[in-house]
Amino acid sequence: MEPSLPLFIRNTQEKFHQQGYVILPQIFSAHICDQVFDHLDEVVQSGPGSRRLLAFDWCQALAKSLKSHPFISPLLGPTPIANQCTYFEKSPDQNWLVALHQDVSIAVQPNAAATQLGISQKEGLSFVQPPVEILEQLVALRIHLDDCTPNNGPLKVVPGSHQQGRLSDPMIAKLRDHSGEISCLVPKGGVLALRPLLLHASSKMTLPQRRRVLHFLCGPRQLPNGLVWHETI
Ligand SMILES: O=C(O)CCC(=O)C(=O)O
Repeated sequence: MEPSLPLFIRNTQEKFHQQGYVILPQIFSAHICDQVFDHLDEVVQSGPGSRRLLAFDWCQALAKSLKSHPFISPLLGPTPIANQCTYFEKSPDQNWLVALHQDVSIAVQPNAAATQLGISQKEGLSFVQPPVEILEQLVALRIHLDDCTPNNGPLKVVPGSHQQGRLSDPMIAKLRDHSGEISCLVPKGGVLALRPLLLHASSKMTLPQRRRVLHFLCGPRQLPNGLVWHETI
């Protein structure tokens, strides 16, 4: 860790390393979030999420702001890229939950190396499950476009669970019982950074609100073993 970094940044890096997540409030203004809503209105939505938002200039601009932010860039590797942005919306009309899991897929170009790993298609993207050494280098950055409260289905995480590699179902249950789940409450404009291997879940909302999130996946520019990112911003 670089000694010249201010104490806050070093503490943030340390917490991210130990716990696998960190909440950074006040990264984007309410005005920027409202501008994003205008853009999202133009994006045709089907179901709770859309995985292809990095195709839009406004989304690429957000990715660049994230990568260069002084609090966020120290959490990313030396040559970070954003590979994908997914929009998640919970609302009274789309009130959903997900069980505890790790994110183990990345969007890549469907070349020979990807075919060897086994490709699955979603929304026209090719996904593979890469080796754990790659997954350990990834960072998810979630921009919260609404205040995320205990009542609107916050992400729940099992602190430290990212350090155990890919987990079997019995290990997931054991780690949850041992470490418990923390609800990640993030104010509008804040960013939740997490390791995709961190166990995470989310419940249905209990009040009729909206919880809208842009979820960026970042990683190192170069992938090993012939794998090539679908997109690099
Ligand atoms: O946004 C949520 O509540 C769930 C997101 C999730 O499960 C994921 O990104 O894998």
